[in-house]
Amino acid sequence: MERKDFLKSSLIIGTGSIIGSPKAFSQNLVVNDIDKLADANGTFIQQPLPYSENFLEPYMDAETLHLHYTFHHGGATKAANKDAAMIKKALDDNNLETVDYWTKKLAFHSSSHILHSIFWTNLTNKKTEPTGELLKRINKSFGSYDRLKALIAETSKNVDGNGWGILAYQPYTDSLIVLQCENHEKLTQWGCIPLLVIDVWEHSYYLKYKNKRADFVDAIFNIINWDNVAQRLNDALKLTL
Ligand code: MN3
Repeated sequence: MERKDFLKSSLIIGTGSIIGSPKAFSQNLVVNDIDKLADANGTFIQQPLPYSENFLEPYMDAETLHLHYTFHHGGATKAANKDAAMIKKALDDNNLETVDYWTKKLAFHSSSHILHSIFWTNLTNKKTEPTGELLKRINKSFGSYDRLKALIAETSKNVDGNGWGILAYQPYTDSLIVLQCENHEKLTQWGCIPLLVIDVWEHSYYLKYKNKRADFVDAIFNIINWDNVAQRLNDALKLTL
């Protein structure tokens, strides 16, 4: 091989590996299809975890993760299918007496399914920090990464009852926003695209952190996968018209 050709192919390999690294971070979205929440028939499906149950130790213990993924998220996914089936049955029977009940149930369970699916991919076992477009937009919307951390930590700690702290992209205003979500379906903004969600339901931390939600919220910053958040932002921006 000529030196020129060798350099050219080295450059291509080099470029390939640079392009390849962000793809590795988006693996959970693309390869594992964890954001595919329903099959071709519209049946809700729970994707496998993108890592082993002890992957997030010591910040999130394997036993809590097992119970959380299997019974809380898994249970919500199964329940969402039942809710949808009951709505379909009511429509088939032309008897809509029960649809109010099942629609509320479906909103609750499908929201749980969506947020948990995002939550698992939002976490990793190494400390990362926002960079690039994500950091630029954090700075624009909140002033700095530290100010965003302070805001999402404080608002997550003070979610009434069960719920989530959420960093989202709001396409209507082309900005990043922080939300407090009670349970799964309240206090949302229609049309927003969640980028980072923090599960502050007790089952997310009770075995290790007992009643200390604040300690859990502080600790979770050690395992947030900001590369995944950045990938989500990139994907969300592509959806913007
Ligand atoms: Mn949960």
